[in-house]
Amino acid sequence: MSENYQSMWQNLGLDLKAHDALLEVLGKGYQDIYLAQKNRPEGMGYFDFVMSEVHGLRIKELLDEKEQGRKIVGSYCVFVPEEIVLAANATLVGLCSGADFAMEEVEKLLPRNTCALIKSSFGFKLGKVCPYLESADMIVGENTCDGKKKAYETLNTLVENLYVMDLPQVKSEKGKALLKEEYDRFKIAMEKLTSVSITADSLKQAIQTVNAKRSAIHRLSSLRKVNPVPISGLDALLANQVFFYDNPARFTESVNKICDELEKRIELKQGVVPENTPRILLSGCPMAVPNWKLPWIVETSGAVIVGEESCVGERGTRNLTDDSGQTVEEMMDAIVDRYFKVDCAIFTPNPDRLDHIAEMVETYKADGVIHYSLQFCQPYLMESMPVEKDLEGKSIPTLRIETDYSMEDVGQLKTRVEAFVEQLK
Ligand code: BJ8
Repeated sequence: MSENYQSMWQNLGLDLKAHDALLEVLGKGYQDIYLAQKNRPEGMGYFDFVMSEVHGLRIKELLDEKEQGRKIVGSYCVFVPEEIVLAANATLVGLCSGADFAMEEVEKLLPRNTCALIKSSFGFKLGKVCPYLESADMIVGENTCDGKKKAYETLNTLVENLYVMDLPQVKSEKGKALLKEEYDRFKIAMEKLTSVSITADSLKQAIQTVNAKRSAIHRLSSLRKVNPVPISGLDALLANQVFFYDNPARFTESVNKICDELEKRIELKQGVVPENTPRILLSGCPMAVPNWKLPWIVETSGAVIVGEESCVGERGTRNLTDDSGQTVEEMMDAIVDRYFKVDCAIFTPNPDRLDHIAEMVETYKADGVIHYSLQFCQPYLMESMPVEKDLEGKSIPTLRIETDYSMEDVGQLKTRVEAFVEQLK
């Protein structure tokens, strides 16, 4: 890190010793997984810098924003609309939940058989190691899976600023009306938090900012259709992860810059791996920083990842919001339309997701799909079976993986992934 941030972390109430230990593990993991890759685009230097300053410079920026009166909102789910947050002159950050921390303490509050993502969000709070969580003026939870919605009841006793958003579970008119009602309620809560009234102008501008960010990611994704693919799945995943906490305008510019570079690589037929390397589509639970285990295994087993059907990936970013509305009401409707298409496995039934996976296989010319579920994640584990059946019916090879954040199963996973990649060859 370029500066010493100890006093900043101390003021945020972090446990400095535990936090140092976390940064050390994170730094080592990044070195071994990311920096060990060969032939990376130069533009990834920006993301390497972002990661090296993930608890440093970015937090300082957020604290500077706070000093100027801007509020920080933390979220755990892609259903929290960044457009509304930005329009109220606040900043949205994702609260990463991609590593085990303080598990003994966590298991005093949550059952052991809770998914790693939920446990991780508690571990970062109980272990006092997340400066994003501690900087947030509002933390937004959402009623999605049973695990999350019950866990927020307990999280509410650990933080003072939790706001829980209700979400539909069925894609019906009633479901859509609930989403609209909840986004209207969230808009009022944001206006109250920031003392800023959302106007047609501020909402339009916010929609355009978020659309630009998503469009940059769409551009990056479309460059991964090419064979040989110009960027690794690990690097593309990193861009999708940084999407959740970087400054939106700077993020958009940095992704577009990488895309310029990748277009040149494509012209020169310069792949990050040799032509005809087996191409994998990852599908399933979101992978928050620093959950890089499975992509790392895949890409060190002779395959390359060409797409992520995930909330840290295309499920989260695929649709833009119509910005043509002239009134706040019209644009709020457009926001509801956009988010209502997110095909999370909490919806029942959820046929759109199956269609989207098959569509992604075709678009990105994937040779096979690895379906990734976190252990104890009922929605995605349950859905992995119809997904596999559907893909098999279309003669698309599929491997179902169920894992957590520990490194204990790396050897076993690698054996299974290698066998799958052999089969694809
Ligand atoms: S929109 S995927 S970000 S809820 S892994 S906590 S589902 S038991 S994360 Fe998600 Fe929003 Fe849906 Fe996306 Fe529960 Fe499963 Fe754990 Fe999960």
